[in-house]
Amino acid sequence: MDVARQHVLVVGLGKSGAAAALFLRQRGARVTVSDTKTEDELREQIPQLLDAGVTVETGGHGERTFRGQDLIVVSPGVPVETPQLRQARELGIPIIGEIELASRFLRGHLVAITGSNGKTTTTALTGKIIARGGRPALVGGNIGTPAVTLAAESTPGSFVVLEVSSFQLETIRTFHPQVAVVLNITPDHLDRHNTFQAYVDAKARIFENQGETDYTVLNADDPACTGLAGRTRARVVWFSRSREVEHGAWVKDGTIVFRDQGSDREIMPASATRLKGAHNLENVLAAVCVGMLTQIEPGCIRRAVEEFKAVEHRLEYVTTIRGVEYYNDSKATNVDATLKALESFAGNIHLILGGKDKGSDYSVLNPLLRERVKRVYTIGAAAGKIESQVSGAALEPAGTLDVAVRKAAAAAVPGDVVLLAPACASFDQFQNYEQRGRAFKQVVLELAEKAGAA
Ligand code: UMA
Repeated sequence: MDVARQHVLVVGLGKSGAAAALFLRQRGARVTVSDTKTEDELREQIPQLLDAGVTVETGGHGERTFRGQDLIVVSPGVPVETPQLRQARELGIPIIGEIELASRFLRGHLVAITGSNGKTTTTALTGKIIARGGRPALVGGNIGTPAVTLAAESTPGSFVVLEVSSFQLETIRTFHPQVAVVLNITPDHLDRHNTFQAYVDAKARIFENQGETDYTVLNADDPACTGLAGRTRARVVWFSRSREVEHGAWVKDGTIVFRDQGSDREIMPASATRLKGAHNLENVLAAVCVGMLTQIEPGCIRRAVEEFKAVEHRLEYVTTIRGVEYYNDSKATNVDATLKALESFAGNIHLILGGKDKGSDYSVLNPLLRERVKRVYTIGAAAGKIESQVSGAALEPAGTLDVAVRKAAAAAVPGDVVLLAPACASFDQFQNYEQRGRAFKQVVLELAEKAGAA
């Protein structure tokens, strides 16, 4: 793809947009970036772009900005059905996402991982497995490093492991991973996709350009995933923690094995991972499949899994104060992730729920709340909705995260767990889930210091 002298508009000036704009500029494109935020809100990003010769439009997307462009690159957070983008489409201007742009410049073998939950952990672990096997691994995408920033580093021998979201998959065209993984699909982002089916269809685009020599790795225990098997042209490789699979990774008498053409290769005991929870076993199984499909030695896969610790904000152990354990699962931004977090503990949980609602049904938490949760502390804009839908555990409106942690710490007794697994996005009170997770850990560590001093 040659973008030199092409007029390219980048919509959205977050991480992806800034990276895409600079990348395109370096390749000689005439780049404009447009964002709805004000100049003041974007004051940190703008100077670097202006220095690089990018034109910046702030405070909204002008209709005229979208005309006369040769290409439009949209950030994942920008809905594809805005009036300006609809008009550009009618004018025949190609519209792609940053992940599609990146894929046209990335060299080497491409592994793409999606799913409603677990994709960051699986992507990070897969990168470690490939690197342990002595191959050059590059990791990026939705995990936080925009994929375009990997292009310059990539070589024909690279293994590029990308976490991809449904938002990113909505704007692909030729994106073609040799290995595509769908970990699970449960309701999320319904405020953007409207229906569950539309969300599943967006995820299924991960394999739309795959052919017979490629692999699609699917979760045999997830009904939405099993429904996808007939939709891919690639060879299907399964993983399961509960049953035998014909081709793929499963757990045989406590040992993870990889079955190919009828023979099982032992990889490691299922207990070898330090990651907590059944959902993390699924993530390990998926990463084992990718390791085996990219010809990594089982011994290297095992060592990478053994060494791998929880990713920050994903069921991350923070500390223990007076016999009470604190866990940060700020990345639990949907109801299913919260269910998985709850399943990882036997009981006695003090659960912090709330944030920005995404059209979720919180009542599905009720059976586990009844079984394992002592008290729910609600925070943020979704608090009222959550309070009206949940039952089975004592409810305590807390308003903010800081108050919730302090209330939970005051109520918890030795043997209890305080868990931030909010089932909501963070954007009402925080910039992102990372900032929310760090805020949680800061309050917890302050409490730990006080407890130490007492
Ligand atoms: N904006 C507009 N017009 C709009 C909407 C947004 O101009 O109509 C602007 C905003 O004002 C803001 C910018 O777009 O300045 C934000 O763009 P963005 O939301 O695409 O965010 P980025 O900072 O580019 O981060 C994106 C991903 N964000 C989303 O998908 C929402 C990051 O995933 C990803 O790490 C990053 O690219 C690098 O690839 C985050 C995420 O929450 C972690 N992902 C969702 C998830 O995991 O559930 C999908």
